[in-house]
Amino acid sequence: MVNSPPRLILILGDQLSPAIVALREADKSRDIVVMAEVWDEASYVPHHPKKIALIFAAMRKFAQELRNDGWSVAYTRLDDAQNAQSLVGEVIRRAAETGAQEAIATAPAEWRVIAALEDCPIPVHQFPDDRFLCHASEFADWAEGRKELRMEFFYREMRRKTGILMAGDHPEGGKWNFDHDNREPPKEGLSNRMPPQFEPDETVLEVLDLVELRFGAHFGRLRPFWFATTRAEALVALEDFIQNRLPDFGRYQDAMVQGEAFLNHSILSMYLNIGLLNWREICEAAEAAYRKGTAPLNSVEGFIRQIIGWREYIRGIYFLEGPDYTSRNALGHSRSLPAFYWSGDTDMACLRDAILQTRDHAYSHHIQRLMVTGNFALLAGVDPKEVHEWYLAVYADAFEWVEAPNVIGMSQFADGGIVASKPYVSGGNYIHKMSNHCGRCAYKVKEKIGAQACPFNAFYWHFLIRNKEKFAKNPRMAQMYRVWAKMDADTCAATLETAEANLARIDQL
Ligand code: FAD
Ligand code: DLZ
Repeated sequence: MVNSPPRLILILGDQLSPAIVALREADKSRDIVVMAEVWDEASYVPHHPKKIALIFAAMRKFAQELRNDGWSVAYTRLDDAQNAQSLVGEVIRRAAETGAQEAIATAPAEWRVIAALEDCPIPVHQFPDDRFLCHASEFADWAEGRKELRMEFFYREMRRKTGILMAGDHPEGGKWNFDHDNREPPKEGLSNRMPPQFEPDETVLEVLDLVELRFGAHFGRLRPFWFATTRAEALVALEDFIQNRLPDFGRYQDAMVQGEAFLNHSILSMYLNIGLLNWREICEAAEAAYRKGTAPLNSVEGFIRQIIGWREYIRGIYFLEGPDYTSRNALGHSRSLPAFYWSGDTDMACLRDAILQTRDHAYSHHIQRLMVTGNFALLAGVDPKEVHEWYLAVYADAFEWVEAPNVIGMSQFADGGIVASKPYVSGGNYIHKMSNHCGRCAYKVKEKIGAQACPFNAFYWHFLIRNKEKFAKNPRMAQMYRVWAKMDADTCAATLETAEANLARIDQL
């Protein structure tokens, strides 16, 4: 009997799930799992050192778990002498080494990597990644023929499809969405319930040394490093969230408190996105807390909506819109990203806090990303591509499929309104209402004119006026144009002058 050559089973750094399709398609007794830490993936943007450390450490431990489970694993470390330093290069090298003539992969979550594998001289069969609730083709069918896409309707379909938080054919509690009861400003003394911190073991310590040496110059603090790097640890993080932070998730999901990075958020996106957790177990754990009476419906529904609603919707948009999505620039913005995004060196307290948290934790929560760093970049007219590259680099959970629709679409309106029905912009008042930053800021949130005024205020009007043609007819924005029309001419002129002056010294704000 002639032995068939082995096939290579490619597992990428965000595919660390034991039940992933490439492994299901493989033959443990014959095939070889290929995993590789490669320079190309670690440097296509200047990833935060914590993000690289998370991925490398989790890859190394996943490879060991596969070996323990009887798989043959060819694992390449970044510093291995033979490392071809690209995913395709490693497939070619391992094929030559083992005699493999084909490879199996779970389709990557990024157009760039999909294209690279398609062009690989060793045929790579890409199987659709079924770790998501909604397949790209199902999303395309749902989107087909709709005049506009709205997450809320998609989300209801996902609730029906899964039966999560359903009472027969009806939504649990009689409503699909309980946001009316959510989004309170922070109460006095609201502070972090820290997520669990995992002591680095030998594998993690080795990776930290490597990352420090090779990526130490990237923006972001590597140490202290306490992320989960195995599925078992990520399950501990999930349980901790469900018990300690989920009950008030809804109330405080939009709140911002100076120096408090985590509040009631789950800090699970990075584990979910690299495959240590899956959407189903997270949503089931949240639903079980509601059914047991340990978390209220407004929090549980709001949380589950983020995962089977927003997360799936965002992924659907990424694959629906195609590889050119990250180049969209519907508002024609071209300003460079202010230098303080890479240092936190600004007198604006809200921006400083969000950027320094990002530096320290490779994390900031949704409202900081949307209404602080994103809002500022949009109001100031920063080139969306630069904004996209910043977000893709600095967050531990950032992978293009999820980052780009959030940044290009939701935050920068650069897709012209596919993700968001209107730009997410606000002056300082929103930040003042939802945070305690403004009382500690060098700028005055109640003023919109002059050098001491909160820069968000004049920027907000400058944005509306320079985009009047595009937005004045949007029914959700028309009211603000009416407010502007009622302001006296001198105030209007001084507001726009303030914005222009601030734009001229944007790096010094
Ligand atoms: P929680 O607040 O606890 O929310 C629970 C979960 O819901 C998250 O873990 C995440 O999986 C999911 N979720 C919530 N909102 C979204 C959303 N809009 N899109 C997709 N999933 C969502 N999320 C990423 O995973 N990667 C990114 O690169 C990313 N970039 C973003 C950039 C901008 C400008 C904005 C506005 C949002 C971005 N998000 C991104 C979405 C969201 O901010 C993060 O998922 C969330 O902050 C992660 O923290 P958490 O796990 O504590 O989330
Ligand atoms: C993000 C990332 C990094 C930093 N490094 C690697 C790596 O060395 N090897 C690898 O297989 N994957 C890595 N990744 C994740 C890939 O870039 C990811 O698969 C694509 O972004 C697709 O989502």
